[in-house]
Amino acid sequence: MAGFNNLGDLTYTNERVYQKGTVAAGLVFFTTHEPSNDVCASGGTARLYALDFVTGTAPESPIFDITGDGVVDENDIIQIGDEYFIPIGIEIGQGVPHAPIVDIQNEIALIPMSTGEVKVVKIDLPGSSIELKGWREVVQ
Ligand SMILES: [Ca+2]
Repeated sequence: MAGFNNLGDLTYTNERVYQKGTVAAGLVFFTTHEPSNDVCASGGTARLYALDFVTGTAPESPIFDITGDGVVDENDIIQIGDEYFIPIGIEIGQGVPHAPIVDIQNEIALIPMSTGEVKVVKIDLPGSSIELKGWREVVQ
């Protein structure tokens, strides 16, 4: 992963959303594509975002492994000046991304790319997204 998008640098004026989002654990995950400024170049930059499904704001805890250490924790919160921000997105590589598939059990997002590659992004979903509320026995 090449880097991340942070709240202090939302200046991707050519960034576009081509696909529907995916809702999981109270978040909407969606992908964007920013074409290269060089008209002769292919690829462009793909990003994966996660926002609160109800408010459209940043998640309350880190979702993405910004540091690239394989763990999503407080070190994945970014500091700009004296303020701390939960990153809302992460760069996932070159190419046009399809809609993300969110695997809530393994806490990964799978993003098929126009290149044929499938990007796998470690995510940390807030709270327990699956909770057993009860069951009913079926006797035959
Ligand atoms: Ca990390």
